Amino acid sequence: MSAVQPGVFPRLNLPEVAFLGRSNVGKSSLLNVLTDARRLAFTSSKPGCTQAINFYRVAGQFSFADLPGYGYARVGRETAAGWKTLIESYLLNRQELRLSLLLLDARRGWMEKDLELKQWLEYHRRPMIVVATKIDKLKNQKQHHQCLSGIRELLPDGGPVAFSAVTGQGVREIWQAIQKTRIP
Ligand SMILES: Nc1nc2c(ncn2[C@@H]2O[C@H](COP(=O)(O)OP(=O)(O)O)[C@@H](O)[C@H]2O)c(=O)[nH]1
Ligand SMILES: [Mg+2]
Repeated sequence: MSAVQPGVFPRLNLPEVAFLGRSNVGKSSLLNVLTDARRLAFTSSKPGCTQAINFYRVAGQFSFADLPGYGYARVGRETAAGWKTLIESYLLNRQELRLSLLLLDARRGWMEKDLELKQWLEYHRRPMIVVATKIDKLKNQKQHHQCLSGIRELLPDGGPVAFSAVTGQGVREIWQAIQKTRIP
């Protein structure tokens, strides 16, 4: 199911996990790897493709919400404002939302919009896990360490989870966190 307008989200009555992050960071890829069903969510090498929130019922137990990415320079101001309205309406009102996965490209680390979203989630006390994506692209141990510790600096409670859609690294850890959302 897709939602393109604020306020009209499907009622699935399942604990929901939101996939948040910049365009092209790997949200749809993570969703596909987690569900083991490639191409359940549409992935693209062209940033800015997803402009709607796509809801997936997963194993009858969870709902996954693939949110449109932000930070893509070529979308106009109007589209960016529409994005903000849609995301904020979702994050503010979605009762079912139990966990937000905030994805960062491991090589890029925190960018301005990521920090805004992080602060926003913290302010509204929305549980969040930060996922460092495309970890397979890090060349060696040194780069690995540098990138992850840079991200960790802003996460006093630990993390991020290092993830690769190519190797599957991090899948178990993320699933464990998702499983916990079933406990009320
Ligand atoms: N090497 C590598 N590429 C990835 C990974 N995750 C996503 N990609 C690629 O990055 C691009 C954007 O991925 P997508 O999931 O569509 O990003 P989204 O816009 O956040 O949904 C696609 O070309 C993916 O194949 C990863 O873990 N490793
Ligand atoms: Mg996507």
